Amino acid sequence: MNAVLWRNAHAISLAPDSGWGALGCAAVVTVGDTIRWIGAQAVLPADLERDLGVHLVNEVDLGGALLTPGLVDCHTHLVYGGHRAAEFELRLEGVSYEAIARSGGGIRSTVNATRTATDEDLFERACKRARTLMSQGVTTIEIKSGYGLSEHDEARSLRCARRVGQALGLTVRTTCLAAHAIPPEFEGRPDDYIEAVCAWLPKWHAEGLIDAVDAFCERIAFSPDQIRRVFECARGLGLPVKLHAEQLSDQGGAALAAEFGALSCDHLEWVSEAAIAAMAEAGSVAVLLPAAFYFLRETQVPPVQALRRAGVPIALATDHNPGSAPLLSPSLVLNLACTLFRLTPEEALRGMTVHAARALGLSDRGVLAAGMRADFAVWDLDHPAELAYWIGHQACRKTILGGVVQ
Ligand code: DI6
Ligand code: FE
Repeated sequence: MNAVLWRNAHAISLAPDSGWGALGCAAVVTVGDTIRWIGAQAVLPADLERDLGVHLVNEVDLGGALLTPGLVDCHTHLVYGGHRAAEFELRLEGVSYEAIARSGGGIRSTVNATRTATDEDLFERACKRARTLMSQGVTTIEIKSGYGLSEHDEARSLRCARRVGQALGLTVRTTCLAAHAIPPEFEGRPDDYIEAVCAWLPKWHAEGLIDAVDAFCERIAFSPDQIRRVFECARGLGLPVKLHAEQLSDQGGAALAAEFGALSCDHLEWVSEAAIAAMAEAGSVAVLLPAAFYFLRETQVPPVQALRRAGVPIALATDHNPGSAPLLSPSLVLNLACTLFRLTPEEALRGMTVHAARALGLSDRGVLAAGMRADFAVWDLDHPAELAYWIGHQACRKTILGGVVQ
């Protein structure tokens, strides 16, 4: 088996219960896309080839650089047309996000721009965004649909997301967010739209387009009763669910999602103690999205202390989308999570690695350990807390996907 030896790393393993899991002068042996061995260089088996049963074909000296698990961006809306800069201007004049949505702007305006974009245009733009994330250490991303809102355009968005993963070689998990907003054809008929989504889901699933099902539970979107029908349909297909819950108000979405054993509940600014207990019981991850909080100038901070007390794992993501989080900077998200939500830098990094992987149902990544995927980020930094400290620093030297330097 052909192996690569990565030497002279300041590895941040994030092994459970070990703080950063820092290994000052570490070595990693990878075979194909998997970590075979990791530990202090001093205890590297003397006869590596014989002891590990591998054939060494390459050696990379990392020169003491910081080595972390590849970042996992577990909540993005990367596939869409157009932009919403005019809406940003309106909001700065005092018009609220909800008021813009109610007057037919917001998500709906991106739906128009997405429907009129060509497949190639959608693909090129999504690829460019994904490449930008990769250049900053991201090795796994989730991509949601949700700006098509028709049978044709949702399928097109999901196919586009799959194609991004194939083209760039990074792991893309697709999430169907057809229940994101009520499309114009269904104006005033949200229940009919939910029924249509439930009829489309099996077709998309049969085409292998969906890894999870999401919905937007909010006054300006769908009620828990409507989302329950979508979740029942997902359950019938054997698909896991996740939910945009309690972003702008407490609608009881997180408790509903927990009832369905959701992989994650996302946003959660307004989540109740009872719902947190239900999430803990169900093993759902709390995905916090500080960039959306910041960009919408929200003031209700998610209850981080209560999540910690309940033992709910906290993940972080960019939430990249044109309306509430037009950013492509994972390190800024780490910084915002610390400055705005008071996470520690270590919690923030775990939030974009191991806990984010769990929010996608992936248990083979997010920590550096034998048997895990060889997805790494190499940083020109001395201390891991710097990951959440610098702003706009471009500290990522290389991204390694499945053992291959990008
Ligand atoms: N919450 C979000 O943060 C995105 N979707 C959602 O349900 C934003 C969607 C948008 O404004 O385009
Ligand atoms: Fe979102």
